[in-house]
Amino acid sequence: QAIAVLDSGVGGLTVVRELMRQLPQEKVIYFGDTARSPYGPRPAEEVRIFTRQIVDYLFQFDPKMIVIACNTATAVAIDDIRTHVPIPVLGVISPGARAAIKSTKSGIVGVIGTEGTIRSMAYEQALRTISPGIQVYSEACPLLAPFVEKGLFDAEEANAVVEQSLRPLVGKPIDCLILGCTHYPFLTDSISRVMGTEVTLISSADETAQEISTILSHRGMLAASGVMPIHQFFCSGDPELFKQIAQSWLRELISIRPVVWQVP
Ligand code: DGN
Repeated sequence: QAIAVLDSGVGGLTVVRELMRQLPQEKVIYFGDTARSPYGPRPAEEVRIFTRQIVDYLFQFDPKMIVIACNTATAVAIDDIRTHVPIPVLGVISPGARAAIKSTKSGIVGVIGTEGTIRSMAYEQALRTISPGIQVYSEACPLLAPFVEKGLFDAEEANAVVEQSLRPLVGKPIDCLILGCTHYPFLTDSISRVMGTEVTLISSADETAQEISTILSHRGMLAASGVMPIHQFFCSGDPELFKQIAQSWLRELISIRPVVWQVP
C-alpha cells in the first residue's frame, strides 16, 4: 500500500523528496492539482471541495495514509478529510509549528504562506497550542507559489519577487521563519539571502516525514525494506511542465499521468 500525497501543484514535492530520503522503501502516489493552482486566493469552501475530490480520486489506489502536503488545504480541510476517510491523515501545519518551536530561542517567529493560510490563522493557533507565549509575525506572499509553478525557482530568477514579497518581514526581530507553503522550499536560496543567516528557515517537510514514519510504525504499517518502490504521479494541468519540475527537484526520472477533472 502506498502513501498518498496531495497539493495544489508541485509544492508537495518538497515533502515527497524528504519522504523518499527518510523512508526510501515507501511507495508514494502523488497528486498535484496544477490545473486549479493556486489555491491561496480561493474561498475556504472551494479548497475543501477540491481537497475532498483529490482524496476521493486517490482512494481508488487504496492508500494506507493521506498526507495533505499543502498548507492552504491543511488549514481549511484537514478536519473534513479526517472525518471522511478511515485511514490516518496528516497535514503540514502541526509539523511545521513543532519544528519552529524546537528551533526558536527568542520565542519570536515569522510565518509566510498563501493568503488562505495566513487568513486562517492556523499557524498562530498551532504555535500557541504548543507554546502560548509565542510571538508571531505573519505575511501572505501570493506571488511566490505561482512563480514556482512556472518552474522559475532558480535563484537568479526568483530574487526580485522573493525580495518584494518578504520586505515587510525584513528587520523584524524573528529568529526563525516558517515556510508555511510547501512551494517555498524551492526558493530557499533566495529567501535566506533576503532574510539573512541569523534567521533559520523552517520547512515542514522534514518534520512531516518523521511524523509519517512514527504514525506508520505505531500501526505496524511501514513497508518492508529492500524493495525499490515505483512511485506514481498525477497532475491535472500540463504534464510536461510538472514532469520537468518534479525531475529536477527529486533528481530522478518519473512518469506522470494527466488527469482531466470531470467537473459537473
Ligand atoms: N503549496 C500550497 C500550500 O502549501 O499552501 C499552496 C500553494 C498555492 O496553491 N498557492
